[in-house]
Amino acid sequence: MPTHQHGTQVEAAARFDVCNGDADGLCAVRQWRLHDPSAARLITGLKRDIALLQQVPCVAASEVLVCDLSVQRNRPALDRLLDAGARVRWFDHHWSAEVPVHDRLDAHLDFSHEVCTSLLVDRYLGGRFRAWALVGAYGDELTAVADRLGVASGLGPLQRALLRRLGLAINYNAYGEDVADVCITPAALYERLARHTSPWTLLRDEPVIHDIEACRRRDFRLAMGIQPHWQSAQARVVVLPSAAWSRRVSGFLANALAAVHPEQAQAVLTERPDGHYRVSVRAPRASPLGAHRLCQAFGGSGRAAAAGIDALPPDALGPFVNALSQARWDATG
Ligand SMILES: [Mn+2]
Repeated sequence: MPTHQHGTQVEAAARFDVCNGDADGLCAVRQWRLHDPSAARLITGLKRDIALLQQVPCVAASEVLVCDLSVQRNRPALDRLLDAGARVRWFDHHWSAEVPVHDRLDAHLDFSHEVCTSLLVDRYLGGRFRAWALVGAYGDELTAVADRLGVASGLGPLQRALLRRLGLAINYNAYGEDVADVCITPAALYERLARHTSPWTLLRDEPVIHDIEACRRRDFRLAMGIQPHWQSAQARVVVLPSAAWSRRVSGFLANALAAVHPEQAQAVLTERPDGHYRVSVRAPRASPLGAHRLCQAFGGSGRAAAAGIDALPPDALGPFVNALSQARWDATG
């Protein structure tokens, strides 16, 4: 309730919702705010904005909900908020080495590959807003898990396909270097989501979802029009120009090429404004190991099946292609 103090309006109980701007993050918060419709200020961003908690002002915050953000990457901000007296509720599935224990921290973390944040909130709320949870799970590519849960909730193939479509569209909208690159800011997209108690009316009534899909189709067409920079039977390198559409589509393109060419590794490079390249690597689906090792050799990181490099210098492009051409994808370690 707002109170007055020395003539200034001070929020007595300022609530903040902080989440990843992808489908999993937004649908986790959506479920929570259907369960507890208290007014809260939303702080979100693009998929690459993973240190969002520092944007919460310590002096103002009394209750903070955090969804789909790594504890590890937000630890200093978390400690500051707890020290300042805030209560923090945290749902997440990103691996974290250490989880703090504090009587004002209510953490629901599960690092298993079969969950995402929307499913953790769904579990906590006893499946009350299941359709939203499935949108988040499909967005995080947990297709098999979401299908099983959808079937168990009595959803037919058509309904599951609609929720998947929604999840993938919301997710696509979170990719870009900054908010100027995306169709609609994730914060504005959340406002559209929040007009609806279920995803069914959202799909029916909000043209923004169709706008995002049209944008993805255009981006994909542009990307497919670019000849590979280099390719062999084992690997392909595509270099995209420095453009908003490239920054949106690079990950989607890498996944699409990997699905169509299961024997071939994919490297999608996007030229950055500073002349370096942002790199997405997908191991061949037929032997999905080793992407992280290749990327680590060039200062990158990631998982065995999918990894990346933030900034590959232009003079490292040749050595990178060379390393890719010689990479062994079936080896472990
Ligand atoms: Mn997630």
